[in-house]
Amino acid sequence: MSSLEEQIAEIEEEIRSTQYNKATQLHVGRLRAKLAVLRLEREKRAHAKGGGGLGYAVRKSGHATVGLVGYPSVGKSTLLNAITGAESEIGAYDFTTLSIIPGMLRYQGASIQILDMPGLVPGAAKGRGRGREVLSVVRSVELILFLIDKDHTDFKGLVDELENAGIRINGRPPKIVVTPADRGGVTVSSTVRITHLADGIAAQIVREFGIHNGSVILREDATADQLIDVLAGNRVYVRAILGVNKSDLLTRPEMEALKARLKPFVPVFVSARSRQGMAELVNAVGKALEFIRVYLKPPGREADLEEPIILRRGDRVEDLLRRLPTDLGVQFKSALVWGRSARFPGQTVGREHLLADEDLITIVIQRGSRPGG
Ligand SMILES: Nc1nc2c(ncn2[C@@H]2O[C@H](COP(=O)(O)OP(=O)(O)O)[C@@H](O)[C@H]2O)c(=O)[nH]1
Ligand SMILES: [Mg+2]
Repeated sequence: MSSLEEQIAEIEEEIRSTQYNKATQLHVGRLRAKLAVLRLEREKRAHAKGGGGLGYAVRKSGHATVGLVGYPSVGKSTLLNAITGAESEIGAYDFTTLSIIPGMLRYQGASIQILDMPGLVPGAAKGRGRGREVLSVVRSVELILFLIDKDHTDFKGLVDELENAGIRINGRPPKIVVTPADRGGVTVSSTVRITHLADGIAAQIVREFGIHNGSVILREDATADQLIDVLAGNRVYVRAILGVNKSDLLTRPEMEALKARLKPFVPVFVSARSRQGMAELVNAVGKALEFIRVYLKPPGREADLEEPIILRRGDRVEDLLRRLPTDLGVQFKSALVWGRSARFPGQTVGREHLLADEDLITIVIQRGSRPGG
């Protein structure tokens, strides 16, 4: 029996060498599922050996955390120093950043933590170059800032490295529900027309994961990879933007050629050394994080418009409560909302209510409890 690593390599090779078409769809789908199962096993073993995490637990702070991801020597540390005033070690050789250095960036009242990490090398997902530790930190950030330069332009390789570690860039969880059962075989149903997972492919993939009974509901025309993501279960979906550093070394035509090749990403060209493009990059980071500002309105009084509470798009009343003194969260009864998220001014809502930028909010606490804060 060949080793786990060899089995993985064999399947990777077979997938690479198999032309993907209608006739091979089923076969390739099964191979991908097998590969995912083997990679999960590899993760499990690495975990059991204790290889990972230790010393890499980064205390997150600020309103959001951004991870700088790139090959060694593209200028990640120089960039961190240029935009935050952190002191990250800079060297003209690879692997200079052996630990993760945080810096803090201010953007329209929000504090953004930026993490400078060791450069990713090919094979990082397998644990090369402390890759596993770096990738585990990347999983926890709110935004990835990819950085490449003139000599390290293999952006796809970088993205693949994250993909192999279960990190999905600029995606969202697939609309697929898999429910294992005790008997009855595997049934697949869908609410839309299915093109990628038709002809029993979905059921085959589910079986590769050891599920022989249960239901699969496809609420979108999902691909084999998406179904595998749902079955593997340890995927994270992270937003990302891309910067091209050392653009002081690039000619106009070189920039245009790079731009064309990097589509659909729209890179921001910067030079961390000469500080060109810094404002534009900071803006791109701030925009991508989608901050919203809400204001507290004490009962019967005007809101304090000087002191916004900074949240992110998609945050709910419960996320706001986490930013307030704990007793307010404990005594919370309901909230009154004025603004874009309210159906009418002063609407009463619960913890689940989705907030919008510029909302005014009054927290109503339970009768008998004393107001906190
Ligand atoms: N020409 C040029 N060199 C840069 C720039 N940014 C960084 N460097 C140089 O690239 C080398 C590697 O930088 P470093 O920040 O240590 O890269 P890291 O390994 O990605 O953290 C150093 O010699 C830097 O001075 C830039 O914008 N232009
Ligand atoms: Mg560095």
